[in-house]
Amino acid sequence: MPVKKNKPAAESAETKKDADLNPDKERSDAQLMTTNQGVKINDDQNSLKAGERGSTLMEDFIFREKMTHFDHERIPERIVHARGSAAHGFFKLYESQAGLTKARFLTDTSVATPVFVRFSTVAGSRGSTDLARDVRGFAVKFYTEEGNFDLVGNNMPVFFIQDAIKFPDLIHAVKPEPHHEMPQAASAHDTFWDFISLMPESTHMIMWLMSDRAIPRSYRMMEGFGVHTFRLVNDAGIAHFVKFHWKPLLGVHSVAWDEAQNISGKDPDFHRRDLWEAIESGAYPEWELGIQVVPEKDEHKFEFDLLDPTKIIPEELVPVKRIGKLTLNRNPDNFFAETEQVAFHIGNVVPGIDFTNDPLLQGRLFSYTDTQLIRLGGPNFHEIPINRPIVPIHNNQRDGYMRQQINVGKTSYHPNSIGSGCPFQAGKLQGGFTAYAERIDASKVRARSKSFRDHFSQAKLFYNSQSDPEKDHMVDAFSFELGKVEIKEVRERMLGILSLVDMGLANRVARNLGLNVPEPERPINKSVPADGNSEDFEPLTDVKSSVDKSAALSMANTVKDSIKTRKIAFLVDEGVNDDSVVTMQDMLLDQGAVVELIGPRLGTITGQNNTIIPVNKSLLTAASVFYDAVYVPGGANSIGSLAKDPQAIHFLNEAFKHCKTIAADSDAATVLQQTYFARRVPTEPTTDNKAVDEGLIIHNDMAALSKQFIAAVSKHRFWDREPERKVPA
Ligand code: HDE
Repeated sequence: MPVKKNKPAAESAETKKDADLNPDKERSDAQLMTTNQGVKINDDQNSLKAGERGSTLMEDFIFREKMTHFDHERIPERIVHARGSAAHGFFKLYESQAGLTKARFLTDTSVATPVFVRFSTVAGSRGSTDLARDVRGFAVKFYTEEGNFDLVGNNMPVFFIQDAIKFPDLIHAVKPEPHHEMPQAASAHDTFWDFISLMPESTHMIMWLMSDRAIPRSYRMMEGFGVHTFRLVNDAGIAHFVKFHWKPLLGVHSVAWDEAQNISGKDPDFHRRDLWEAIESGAYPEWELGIQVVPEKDEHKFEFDLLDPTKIIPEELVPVKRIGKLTLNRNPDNFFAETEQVAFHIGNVVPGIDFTNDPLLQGRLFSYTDTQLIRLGGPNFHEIPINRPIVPIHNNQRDGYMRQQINVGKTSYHPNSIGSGCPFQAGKLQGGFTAYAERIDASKVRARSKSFRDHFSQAKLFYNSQSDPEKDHMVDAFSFELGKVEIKEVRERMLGILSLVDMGLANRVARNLGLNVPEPERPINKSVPADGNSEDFEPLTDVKSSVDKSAALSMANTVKDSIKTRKIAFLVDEGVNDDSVVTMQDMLLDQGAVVELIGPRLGTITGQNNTIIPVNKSLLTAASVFYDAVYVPGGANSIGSLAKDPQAIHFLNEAFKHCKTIAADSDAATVLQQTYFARRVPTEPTTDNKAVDEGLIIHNDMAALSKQFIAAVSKHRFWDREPERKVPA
C-alpha cells in the first residue's frame, strides 16, 4: 500500500515582479565554472604554488578572487528584526475604495499587485530562535503600478513608546546586556524590565508581549497591524484616518510557553521551516487586508488620541472592513539576495496614502533610509533587484557606491533646456504625489500632548478581554520574565505598574515572585481629549468613545473551523492496523492537514495485513512539539511495543501537557493507559463533544473517530486541561 503524499504544489501565475527579477537570476546547470571576470576555471581544488610543496603564489588571481569575495560576504545584520523569513505573493482587492483613496492598487480590482513579505522577531540576532517571546514584524512591500508602498507592521497593534526619540533606549534595554552580551533573543533580563518599569507608556504593549501573541504557532497564523494611524486621500483631496490590519484566514493561534522553549532547542527554524514548507506544498498562506476608517471630523471623539501609537481603536467602536486578500505563493530563490537585502521603509507611500503626526511614525520616516545606508552600504540600495519598483525610475540622482543604472545624456539637473526639461515633473493628473495639505498652526516645542497621558485604560481593556486561560498564561509570563530579573527593586516597581492594570494580576505575579505589591506612588492620569480641552471633555454621543471589553482582543474568539495545514503525528510500530492508518490519513489529508508517520526507526514497517508502510520520522528526531495532534492507530503488535517504549509515552505526555488533541483506536487506549493522564483516558468510545476531555478521543469506528478528531484538532488547544498540564513530561 503506498502511503499518500500530501497535496502537490499548485502552479502560480507569474507576477510583474517575478518577470522583473528573472533576468537577474543565475543558474549554473550544465555550465562551466568561471571567475568573476568570465575566465573559465580549470582547477578549483589547488592553489598555484612554487612547486608541489611550495608556497602559494601572489599571481594566483583565481585563489585571490575567491578568497577576497568570501572575506567580504557578510553585511551588518539589521539592528532590530535581524531574524526573519520572507515570501513572494500577490494582493487582490475585493472592491474599489475610490471613495477613500486614489491609490490605484486600492481602486482597481482587476490588478493583482505583487508583494514581498518579510516576517521577523525583533530582539534576537540573525541566527537566533524563531520561538523567542517577542513581537513579530510583518512587513509588506507592494510593488504597485504607481511605485512601491511598504506597510511595515507588527503582529501587535500598539508599541512600547510614544515618541521615536525613545527607540534607541528601548532597543538598548531589550538587546543582550552590553557587558556580557546575554541573554540572546530574550526580554527576561534586568535592563529590559528596568526600562519598562520606568516607562508607564509601555504598559499596554507589555500586556500584549506577555500574552500568547508573542509565541505564535506560525507566521501564517498571526494578525498584522500597521500600528500608526495613517491617512487615505481620495481624488477630491478628502482625507480619512485609517488603521491597517491583516487578518489570517487560518485564525490567530499560539503555542504554549513550555512548548516554545522546547522548540527553540529542537528546531530554532520552526517558523521559517513552517512558512517554507506550507508554500512548497501549495498550502498558500492568506490574510485579508482590513481597514478601520475614521472621518477627519471625528478625530477628537475618542477617549484616546488617534496619534498615540500605544492605543488601538477597539473594533467595537470602528469595525474592521475587509477590502482585499494577500496570498503568499512563492519562496525566495536566494535568502541573501531577497530576504536579507530587502529594504522596507515606512516612508515608501504612493499617491492616495499619507502620514499623520504620530510622533513614532514621524521618527520612523527618518530611521529606515538611514539604516539601509549602513546595512546595504550606500545610496543605491533601491537598485537591488528585490527593492526596485516594477515601474521605471527617472530622476537626477546620480552615482554613489555600486550604481547599476547607466544614465544616458548630458543633464542631471532640473530645470534644464539641454535635455528638453526631462525628466518632467508629474502633474496631478499624471499621478504626481502631492502631500496632504494638513493645516499646521503651532509653536515649536519639545513636549508631549496631554492627550497621550492615559497609559492604563487600554492595558486594562486588553487584560479584561482575555479568556481565563489567556490570563493564566499572562500571569505565568510575567512571573517567568520578572523571575529572571535579579534586581528586587525592578521587580517591585513592575508589580506597582501591574497593580494599576489589575490588582488580581499583580497579586498573582507577586505571589510567584515572593513579593508584596507596593502601594501606588501617584494617582493614575485620566484620559484627556485629543483637542486638549481636558476640563470640559464630553465624549460625543454619535461616536462611542471607549469600551470595557473587546472580543477581537482574545484569541479564544479566533477562527477555529479548519485543520488546514495542521501537522498530525501517527505513532506506529510493526504490526500496526494498516486499515486505520490509511483511512485516517485519507480523512485528514482531505481536510488539508499534513500527516507524518513516526516509527521506532526510519525505513518501513509492515502492517498487520502485511502492507509495507514508509515511516517519515523516527522517535529519535521527531518530537511532539512539532505537531498539533497525535493519533495512535491500533494493531496488537504495534500498541504492545509503543506501550513499552518510553519515548512514545513521553511523546504522548508532552502532547497532553501542551493541551493538544490525542486520538486512538479503541484497542490503542492501552498505550494511553501508560501515560500520566491515564485516568482521563475514556474507557468507552467517545461521543461528539461529550468526552471528559474534548481533546482525548477513542473509538472503534473510524468514521466516528476521524469526525471527532477533525473537530477537536480544529479547536487548536484544550487549555481547560491546564491545571493538569504540569505533568512531568
Ligand atoms: Fe521598525 N525599524 N522602528 N518598527 N521595523 C526597523 O529598519 C524603527 C517600529 C518594523 O523585515 C529598522 O530596515 C524606529 C514600529 C519591522 O526588514 C530600523 C522605530 C513598527 C521591521 C527601524 C520603529 C516597526 C523594522 C531596522 C520607532 C510596527 C523589519 C532594519 C520610532 C509598526 C523590516 C530596517 C524588515 C525594522 C526603526 C518602531 C516595524 C532601525 C526608529 C512601531 C517589521 O530602521
